[in-house]
Amino acid sequence: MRLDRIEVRRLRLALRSPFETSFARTTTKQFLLVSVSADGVTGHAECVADVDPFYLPETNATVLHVLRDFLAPLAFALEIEHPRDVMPAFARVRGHEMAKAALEMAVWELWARRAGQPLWRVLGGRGGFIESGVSVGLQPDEATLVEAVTREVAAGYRRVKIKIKPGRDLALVEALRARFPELPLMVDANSAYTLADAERLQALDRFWLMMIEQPLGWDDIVDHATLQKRLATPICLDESIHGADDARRALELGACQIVNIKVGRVGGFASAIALHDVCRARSVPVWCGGMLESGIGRLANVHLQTLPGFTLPGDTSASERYFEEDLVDPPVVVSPQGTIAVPEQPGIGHEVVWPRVERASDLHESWRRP
Ligand code: OSB
Ligand code: MG
Repeated sequence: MRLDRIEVRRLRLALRSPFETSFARTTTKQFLLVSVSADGVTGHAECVADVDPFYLPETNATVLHVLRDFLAPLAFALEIEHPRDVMPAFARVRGHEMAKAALEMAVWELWARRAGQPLWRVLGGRGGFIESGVSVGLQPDEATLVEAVTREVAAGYRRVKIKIKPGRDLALVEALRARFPELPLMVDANSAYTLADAERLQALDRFWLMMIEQPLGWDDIVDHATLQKRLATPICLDESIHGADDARRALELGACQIVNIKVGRVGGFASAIALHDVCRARSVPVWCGGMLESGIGRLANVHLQTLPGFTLPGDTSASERYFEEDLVDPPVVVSPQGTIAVPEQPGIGHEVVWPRVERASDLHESWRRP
């Protein structure tokens, strides 16, 4: 198979409520949508980059540049026998995992549609349902947080993650634990601490959290290993893991006990599967992270986490938590039992509503195979 056309659209979708982390406050989701066509079939994937480089270094602008000038030419030149061929073809381009992932994931989606199969089947997963967890942004005070979490627990979510940062950590967790002593609960710091905060992080041990996600530097594994020796709570890495080799090194060092897998952060599905396999071989649990995706990226995450090593609920929750109107029909819904049904239709498995996509787009580029 050879790609005939690659298209990129830039979209803006208002969030129903702002999402605050230690690094940013997001009110509008802005992202690129990549579409690839071959033999009259088109596949789609959402890029997880944002307008700013505050989570990781890539931005929508760097992704567009790297796609247009480097990755699209490599992809057009490739005779694709399987979507696994795409990642190695990009090897000369260093980094830029989000850009690589968007193009590679679109090829997998095209591949699944062409075969008339749901994405999970070509990825090696299973049908049925997945367990849904929720990521609650930083809240102004403890009472508001308890109220927000109460809503999510009532909606059925099986695990709650809250964002923390220095000075907005212990009191929030303490208030939640007082109200929900047995809730599967975890925290995500998005690299807001340093080793100098080790004692403050140790104080979290008494709240019996499932894990603490990325407390230290976005590119660190060495200090995380030092910290993990001082904590009873397992560390989970997000930002500092960009592929299977990073996970192997982090686990060898003892930098974490759990890994968050985001397809966009690791360069695509092939890399996500390899990372999953490295962890599974060592009985290290993984779960699927989220990037406030529209339904297109959200559904890709649903399919990925049907692989057997995803033994913990992830950050994939319902469309209605984020958007008034999602780009897919039906939207992604969570049952009162906290589960999401895995689609059986080809590709991501829900219809993309193109008039909504066009309304949200302010840029469209289309490149043809030379
Ligand atoms: O660290 O997991 C993160 C959102 C944007 C950037 C980074 C992260 C997040 C989330 C939200 O935690 C997960 C979601 O609900 O999609
Ligand atoms: Mg995270």
